[in-house]
Amino acid sequence: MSPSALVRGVPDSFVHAITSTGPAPIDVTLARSQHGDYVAALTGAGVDVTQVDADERTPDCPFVEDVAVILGEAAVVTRPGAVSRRGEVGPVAVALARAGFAMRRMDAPATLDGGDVLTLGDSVYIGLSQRTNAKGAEALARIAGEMGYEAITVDSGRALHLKSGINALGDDAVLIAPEWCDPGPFAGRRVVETAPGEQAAANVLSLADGAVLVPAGYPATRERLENAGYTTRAIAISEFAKADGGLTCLSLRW
Ligand code: CIR
Repeated sequence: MSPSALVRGVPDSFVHAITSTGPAPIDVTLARSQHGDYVAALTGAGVDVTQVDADERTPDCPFVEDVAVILGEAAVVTRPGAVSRRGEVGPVAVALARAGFAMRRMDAPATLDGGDVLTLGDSVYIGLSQRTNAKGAEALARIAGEMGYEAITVDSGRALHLKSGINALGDDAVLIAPEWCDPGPFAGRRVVETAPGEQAAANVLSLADGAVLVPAGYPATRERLENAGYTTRAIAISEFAKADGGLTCLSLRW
């Protein structure tokens, strides 16, 4: 089976996406162009990409990673922590069901954003955060257990989501921003650290062809990855970063 991904278009309303970084106006035209480059990078790496249409009623809908978690043959539709994002789940669930996944869900009071879930081989790390509560973590851990994964609940750290500060480099290595994320739970794995001051570089995306997509603008971290033996490709995502989003947030992958 060829690697696949699901992405979602950028609505005009993306200018109203949730942001913690203050008044940095989003250029939607540039965001769409950056999104197109991102999709091209995926398809160029042999990924079969499905795009769900944008929905003007849900400004954050391009951040599709938060609304579902793929665990083998199952797709768990989340209950996002931000109320304004709950309407994003329906069309993504329809697309995942169409792709053949066994659909699972979680119910109130559970909340969970997929950005808080890091899968490394058969381990699923679930970060407790302002978006993911204990009930959400429990609900996902239960399903993960049924699917043969070991679930490990951790603290998401100082950024929005667990994966703001740590991401997979293949199945057994991670890139971690020590300023944002406690490396303790990941001891025993190969760890590359982001360069000082470049913590936002931690949201990298490992592709099936072995390359690692890195956000543009973090040359010292990119050099660290290259020195550690990874082939990297930089992608500009400035407009998504203004809304606290990164590379992994923009797709669901399987
Ligand atoms: C939010 O605050 O929910 C969006 N503006 C950003 C979501 C980023 N998603 C992610 O890190 N997985």
